[in-house]
Amino acid sequence: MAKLFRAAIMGPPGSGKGTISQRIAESFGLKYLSSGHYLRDSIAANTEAGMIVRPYVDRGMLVPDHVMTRLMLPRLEQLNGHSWLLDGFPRTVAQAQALNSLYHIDMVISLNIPYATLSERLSDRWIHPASGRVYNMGFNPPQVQGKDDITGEPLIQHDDDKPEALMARLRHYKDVAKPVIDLYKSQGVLHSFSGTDTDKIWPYINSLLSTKMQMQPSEAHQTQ
Ligand code: G5P
Repeated sequence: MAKLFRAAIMGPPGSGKGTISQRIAESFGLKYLSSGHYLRDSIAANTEAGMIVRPYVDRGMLVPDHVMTRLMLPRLEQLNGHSWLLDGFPRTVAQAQALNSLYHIDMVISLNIPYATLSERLSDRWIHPASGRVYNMGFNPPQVQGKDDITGEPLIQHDDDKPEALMARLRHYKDVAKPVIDLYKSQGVLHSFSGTDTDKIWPYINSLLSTKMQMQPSEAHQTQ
């Protein structure tokens, strides 16, 4: 049987994980699982999981590891037999160890984006609170200013995208991510990309994945 390809993408808030993940999923036919989307969908649908995680997500705090692994690992089980890309999970060493105990990870992409760029992007970020849809007034603006494209409802800005809170979130990201990055580096699967512009970073990631997935020709060009 052809080998499956399993990857994860890491980066601070606003680094473009979601944007790049969507491009990877579309270009390479990987199943895509975003922890942030999953949590926001659960919150919007008022599920039991949503009610548990809401206080953390609303404050921009990490959901505790035991909750996160209990939510994410069963979702991955549903993707058995598929190649996949994880966005936003694992975020801590405990999560990485839980994942490693079940799966071999072939590649981890780490995005290094300067603080000033993150700050600028996130202060320009507007959200449709009910669905979690994200807009950026410069990069992907809504069709009508201040309104969600699908429902027409008003968009809001999160308190934790404001500069003081953002600085604290980024510092926290660095502390928590460093040992995860070191772990994947020691396993020889880490690839880091630096820059200020997603469109400039993307061709390098695209080319790396094209090479790696040719070496593991499983579902590389299968569409979802
Ligand atoms: P998330 O959803 O993982 P964050 O905060 O890490 O949340 P976020 O904010 O969703 O990540 P991103 O995915 O890295 O950012 O970036 P993005 O959405 O693609 O891009 C950010 C903005 O910049 C967008 O508006 C985009 O259009 C724009 N943009 C992208 N590229 C460019 C560019 O080149 N130029 C310009 N001008 N703009 C650009 O997690 C949310 C919460 O869930 C919990 C936590 O509470 C977390 O805060 N959570 C977890 N908790 C514990 N463990 C986990 N594993 C968890 N996962 C999630």
